[in-house]
Amino acid sequence: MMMNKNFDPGKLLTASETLKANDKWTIFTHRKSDGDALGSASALFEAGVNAGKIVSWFSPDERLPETYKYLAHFDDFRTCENFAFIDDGTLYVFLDCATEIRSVSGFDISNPLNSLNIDHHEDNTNYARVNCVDGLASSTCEMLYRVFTAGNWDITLNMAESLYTGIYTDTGSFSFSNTSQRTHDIAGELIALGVSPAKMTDRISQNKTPGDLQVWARALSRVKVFGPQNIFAVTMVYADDFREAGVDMTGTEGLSQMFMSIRGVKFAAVATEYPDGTIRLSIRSRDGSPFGAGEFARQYVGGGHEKAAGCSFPCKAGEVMSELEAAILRKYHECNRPHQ
Ligand SMILES: [Mn+2]
Repeated sequence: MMMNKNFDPGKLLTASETLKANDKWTIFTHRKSDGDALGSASALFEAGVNAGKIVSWFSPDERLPETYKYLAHFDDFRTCENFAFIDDGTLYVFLDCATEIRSVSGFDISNPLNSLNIDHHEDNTNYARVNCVDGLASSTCEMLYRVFTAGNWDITLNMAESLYTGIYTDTGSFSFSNTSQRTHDIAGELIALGVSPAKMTDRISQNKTPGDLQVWARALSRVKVFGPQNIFAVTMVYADDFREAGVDMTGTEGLSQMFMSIRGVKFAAVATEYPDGTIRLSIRSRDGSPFGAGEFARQYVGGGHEKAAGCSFPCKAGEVMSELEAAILRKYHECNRPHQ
C-alpha cells in the first residue's frame, strides 16, 4: 500500500500555484459525501469564484445531506456518474478522494490530463498529475487551509466556515487521534476569521429529527458486544427502519461512533441495508483493536482511514448480524495466528 506520511510541505505551494495558473476548475468529491468532502468543495468553490475562475463541482451522489445546506455553493453541486474528461486546459481537482474511483467514473490514470489531488488519506494512490496528500493531516479541509495560506489566498468567512466544517466532522469534533496541535491551531485561526464554534456545532451535530432518533433507538437495541474482553460491537439498521420512521438515510451519521462509547469496545461496525438490498458497513476502531477499521474494510474492497472506514458487505439482510460477527472473529483469529 502506498503511504503518504512523509509530506513535503513544498507541495502546498505547488498546489496553490496550480490553482492560480488555471482559469477553469472542475471539482470532484467522493460518493457518500461527508462534511470534509462538502466543506472542502465549498471552500475551494468560493476561493475560485472570488479569484474570477469558472468553477463547477460534481460527485456521483444523487443528492447531498441536508445537514450541510448552509455551506456556500451547496446549490452549485451537480450529480454526475460518468464524466467526459477532455484535454481542454480545465483543471480537474479531486478533493478527499483516496482513489479516482471514489468519485465520478471516466478518469484515466494513465492519462491524468491537467489534474490536482488534494487529500489526507494515507492510502491515497497519487493518481493525479499534481498530488498534495499528507496522510497525517486531520482532513482535506486542513490540507486546503494550508494550501490557501501557502499561496496567501484571502479566506472569507464563508470559506472559514466550510473549512471548519470538514475539520470538525473528520476529527469527530476534535476527539479522534488524527486531532493534532496543528488541527487546533488552524481551528483557532478560523475562529479568528469569524467562525462561531457554538453555531457550527448547532448546525452540524444538533439537527437530528425525532424520526432519526427512532432509527438510532432500533440500532442501539440490536447492538451485540462480543469477543475477547468484549472489544467488538456490531449492530444493524434495516431499510424498513428508515421507511417506518419516515426519514432518509443521512440521519445515521455519527451512529457508528456512538458504539465506541461502550466501555472496552475497540472496534465497532454498523451495517445498513439499502433500499436495493445491498449492505454497507460503517466501521470505527481505536488503539487496542487487533486490526484497524481500514484493514477490515479493505477485505471487502472498501476504503477510508485506519480508524474510520466503510465497505459493502456481501450478505443477505437477515444474516448480516451473524455473518458480520463471524467475519470479525475470523479476522481476529487470523491476526493472532503465530507467524511462521
Ligand atoms: Mn476526509
